[in-house]
Amino acid sequence: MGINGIVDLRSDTVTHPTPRMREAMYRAEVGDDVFGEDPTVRRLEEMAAERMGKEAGLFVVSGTMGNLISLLVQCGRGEEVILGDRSHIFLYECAAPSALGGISLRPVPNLPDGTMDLEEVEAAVRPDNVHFPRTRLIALENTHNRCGGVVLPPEYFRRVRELADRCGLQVHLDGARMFNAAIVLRVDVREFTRYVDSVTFCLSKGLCAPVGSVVCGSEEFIREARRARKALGGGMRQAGVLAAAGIVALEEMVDRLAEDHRRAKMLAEGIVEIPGYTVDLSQVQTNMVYFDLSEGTREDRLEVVGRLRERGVLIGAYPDAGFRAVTHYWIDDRDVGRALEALARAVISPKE
Ligand code: TLP
Repeated sequence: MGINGIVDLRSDTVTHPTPRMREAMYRAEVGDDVFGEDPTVRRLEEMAAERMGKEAGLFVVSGTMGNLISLLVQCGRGEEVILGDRSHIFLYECAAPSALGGISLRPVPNLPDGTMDLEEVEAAVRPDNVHFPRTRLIALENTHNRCGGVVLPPEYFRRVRELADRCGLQVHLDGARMFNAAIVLRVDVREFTRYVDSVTFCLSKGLCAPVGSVVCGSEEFIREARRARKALGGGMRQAGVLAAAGIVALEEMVDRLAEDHRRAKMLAEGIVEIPGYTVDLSQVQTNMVYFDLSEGTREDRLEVVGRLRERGVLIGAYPDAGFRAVTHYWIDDRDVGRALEALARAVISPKE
């Protein structure tokens, strides 16, 4: 299948909308959403809140915006959020909470399973002292992208909630791919969200919508989040054309994520067989395969990426994390085969 003949494994963000989404977008009823008059956006927000077990939802442009708004609403200037040192918010969101909200980001090491040691989290909570910022929030991520797309269990969320309650903190979840986590564990997403005050999940990744994420929380939180979204320039007008794709994403695209997980395993198991690469199979739990060149391989990563590109296969390469290949709706079994063949040909032979 691929997208325009290309096997694009760089991310699940590259997914085009499905034919059903394009149809729904074409037919969407719209209105001015800043006036609260877009019926399709309202429907998506209600559906999302219901799925998350929260009072209300807010449709936002991106996962980055959803996380930023959640932090801005829950932390004031000079206040602090504790988060993983490999979290997306810490690594890849332009330090926006600090730059735009005066919020201090306090990283605690992520362990390979995506968790943070809760003793370290507790030690990072600031005592009441005139020198310190005030700790307000703990931010979690599930699935955990930079830890390999791994799944954190509800039990960990329960323990974080307990700690947060003891210390008077709130909890935010960057749930960009939280449906992937729920599918793997065969639990309802509410098994995670019941322990957090706010959650952002993305429609535009494995769920294939072209644009958008939804932030969910209490009515009061969402009222403030709506103001923050407006302040950031994220008040959209006839956004129903986008929300319509989001509704299809929630209705039709969640259960099939299991297929992406199966194909990621198939890809990883194939890579293990090719001399020249290493992959830790225990970290391949959802739709991501992080892997690398074995020691002694002649090629460097950029050469490999270039050779794959010549064969119509795209993957990501990171200076500190090797390669990443992500499966999604537009990748079928044949595409996985094509990627494996290209990978085998991209590495000539180990150094003598
Ligand atoms: N992640 C992207 C890149 O930014 C790395 C990707 O290709 O995986 N939280 C998590 C866990 C994410 O992985 C991402 C996107 C976001 C938030 C941000 O979502 P967007 O791109 O919608 O702002």
